[in-house]
Amino acid sequence: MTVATPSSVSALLSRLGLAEENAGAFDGTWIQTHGKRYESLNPATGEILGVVREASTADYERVATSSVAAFHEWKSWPAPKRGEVVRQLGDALRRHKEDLGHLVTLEVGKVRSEGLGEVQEMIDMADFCVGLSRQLYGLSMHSERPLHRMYEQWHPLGPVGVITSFNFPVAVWAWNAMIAAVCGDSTLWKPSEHATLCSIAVTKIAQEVLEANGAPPIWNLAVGDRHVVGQPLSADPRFPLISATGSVAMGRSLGGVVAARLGRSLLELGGNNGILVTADADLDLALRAVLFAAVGTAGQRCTTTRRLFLHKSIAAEMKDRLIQAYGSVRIGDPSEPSTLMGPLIHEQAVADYRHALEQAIEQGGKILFGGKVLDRPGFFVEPTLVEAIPHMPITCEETFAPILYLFEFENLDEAIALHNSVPQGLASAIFTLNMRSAEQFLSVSGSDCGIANVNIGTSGAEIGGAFGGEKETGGGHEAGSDSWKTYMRRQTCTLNYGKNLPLAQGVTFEV
Ligand code: UN1
Repeated sequence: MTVATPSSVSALLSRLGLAEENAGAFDGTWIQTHGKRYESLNPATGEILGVVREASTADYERVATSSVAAFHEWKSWPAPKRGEVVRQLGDALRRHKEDLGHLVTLEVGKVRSEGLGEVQEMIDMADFCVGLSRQLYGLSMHSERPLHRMYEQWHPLGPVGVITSFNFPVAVWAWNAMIAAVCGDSTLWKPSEHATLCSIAVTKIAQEVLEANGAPPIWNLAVGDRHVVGQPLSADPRFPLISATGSVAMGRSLGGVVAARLGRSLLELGGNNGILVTADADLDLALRAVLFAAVGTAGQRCTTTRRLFLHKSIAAEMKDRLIQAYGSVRIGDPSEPSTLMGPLIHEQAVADYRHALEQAIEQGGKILFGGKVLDRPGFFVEPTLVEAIPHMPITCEETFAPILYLFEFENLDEAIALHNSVPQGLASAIFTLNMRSAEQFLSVSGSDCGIANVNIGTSGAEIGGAFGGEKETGGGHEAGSDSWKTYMRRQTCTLNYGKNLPLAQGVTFEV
C-alpha cells in the first residue's frame, strides 16, 4: 500500500516518529500489534496519512499488565519528582508544538490555530500539574476525643483507563494523563480510531521523557476498537478509574459496566450548549462569540454552541448579522492559515448533519443560512442557522456538526427554563450588560450546566477550572481546580497518642 502524502507531510510525520505503518500499542516498548490494519485519513482530502496496526486482545492484556506494574513502581516516587517528569513533558511539547499541532490539523481537520491551541492546552496542563505535584493537600480535623489527632491524606489510586474522542485528540489525554501522573497513577490510553497517529506521536514524545528520567512506562497506549480495548478496559478490575469522553450512548454503556464492578468512572459526554442574548447585550461581542462557539472546530466540540436564545427586541438584527457573518466564514483546507472552518471528521458525520437538518425541517424549523454539503473531496458542510420552535425534538439532541438553532424569548425566566429543558448540561452563557440578568443566570435558579459564562461563548474553556457538566453530560470533572481528587484515594487517619481508649459518640464498652 502506498501512502499518498506530499513530501512535506511525510517529513512532518517522520519528525514525529511516525512511519507509513505503525505499531498501535506501547507498554514501555512498541508492541508489534496483531489487530486489524487501520488507515488514518485526512478528512480534508480523504487521503491516507498512515496505517496503524491495532491491538489484539493479547496486546491489550500485555499493555494492561504493564500499566499495573508501572503503577506499583511510580506510586513510590515522591509527588514533586513526578511533577518534574511532567515539567519535562511540557518542555518536550513546547519543542514539538508546531509539528504536533499540524498533525492534529491533518488527522482531524482542525484549523491551524486550533491545532496549535490544542498543544498549548497540553503545555498549560503540564505547568498546572507541576504546581499541583506540591499541592495534593489533605485536611486536618479536630478530634472529639482527647489526645487524638485526625487528618486525611491522598494516596495514588491505581492504573487509570483514559478513553478519548477524535475532537480533542491530544489535549484530553493531557488533562488525564498528566494529572494521573502527578497523583502517582499510570494510564492506559484508548484513543479515538479517528486520531490514531496523534496518539502514537504523543506517546513517542512521552516515551522519550520517561526514558530520560529512568521512569517506569506510566503512559501506555492501546489503539483499538471498543470490542478489543474499550470493553475489556471498562470491565477490568485492575483499573479503579475509567475516564471517558464521548457520546451519551457510549457513556451509558461504559458507565454501567464500570459501576457493575463498583469502579469509578469520570464521564465527559454530550453537550447541547446554549447562549442567551438579552435586550441590553453588547451585540458586537455576542456576534463574535457565537461565531467562534458555533462554527469553530466545525461544530465538533462538546462545548459548541448549538442553541441561541435571542431577546425579541434584538432578534431581527442579530439574525441579519449572523447570516452575514456565516456567509463570510472561509471554509476549506484547515492547513491554510486563513481558513476558519475545516471538514467534519468522516462520512458518517456528514450523514448525521443531513439527517439532523431533515428532522429540523420536518419538525417545523426553517433554514436561514447554509444546509448544504459541499461538492468537493473531504467531508465539508456549510455552517447552518436554523430558526427553531421551542422543544423541537432535534434541538434536544447533540449533533456533532455546525448547526445552530435560533429561538426568541420575551423574558429571562422563560429563556432560562427553555435553556435548561434539554437532557444535557455542559456549557452555557449569557450576553448581557445588566448585572441582575447576569447574576440570575449564575444563581441557583439560573443555568443548570457545569460551565456558566457571562459575555464569553460556551467553548474554549481554560484548563485552570474544572471541566465537565451535569445531567446526561455525565457529571465528571477534569483538568483544573480540585479535579485531581478523582485520581487519588482518600484516607482518613485517626491517631491516639494518649493512654486511654475513649470511644466516639460517648459510647462506653467496658468489661
Ligand atoms: C471537548 O470538546 O471534548 O472548552 C473538550 C473547550 C475546550 C475543551 C473541549 N477547552 O472548548
